[in-house]
Amino acid sequence: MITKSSHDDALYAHFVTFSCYRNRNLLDHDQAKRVVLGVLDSQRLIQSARILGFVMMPNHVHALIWFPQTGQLSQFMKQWKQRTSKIIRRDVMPMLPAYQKQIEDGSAFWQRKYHAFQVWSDEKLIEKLNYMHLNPVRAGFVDRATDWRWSSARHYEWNRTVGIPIEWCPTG
Ligand code: NI
Repeated sequence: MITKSSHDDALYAHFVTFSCYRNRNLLDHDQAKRVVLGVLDSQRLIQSARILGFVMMPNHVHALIWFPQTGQLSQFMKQWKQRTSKIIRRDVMPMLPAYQKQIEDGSAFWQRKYHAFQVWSDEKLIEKLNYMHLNPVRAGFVDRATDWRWSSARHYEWNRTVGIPIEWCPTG
C-alpha cells in the first residue's frame, strides 16, 4: 500500500519526484544528468542508502530510495538537490552558453519542494519501477524503456550497469 505522508518514522522505500525550476528542461544536457547521477551515488554512500531505481527526464527526476534508519530522507533530498545545483552551475553551465541562458541570474535550479510516497510492498515497488522506467516511452523519446540511457531499466532487463549500484530492500 502506498500512502502519502510526510512522516519518516518507519523503514520503507521512498518514491521521490522532484522537478526543475518552472519545469524547464534543465536536465536536457547529458552532462547535467551525469552530475545528478554522480551526486545520487555519493549521497547514497554517505547515508548508506540503497537505490532501487531511478529515471532522469529533461525536467524531472524519479527515484526509489531506502535507508537502514528512519528520518534520513529530508537530509538526503536536501543534499542531492543542493550539491547538484551547485556543481552544474559551477562546472557544466559555463561550458554551454545556451544552457546558461536558460537560467536567469539568481533563479533556482530546482523547484523548492519534492514529492515523496512511502512504498511498503514488493508489488508496489515493481509497479513504481515500471512507472518510472516508462517515463521516457510515454514522453515519446524512445520506443522501449531500455532504449533510455538515464534510468535503471537496463539493470532490471539486462543486468547491465546503469552508473550506480541498484539494490533491493527489505519489505514488510
Ligand atoms: Ni515522471
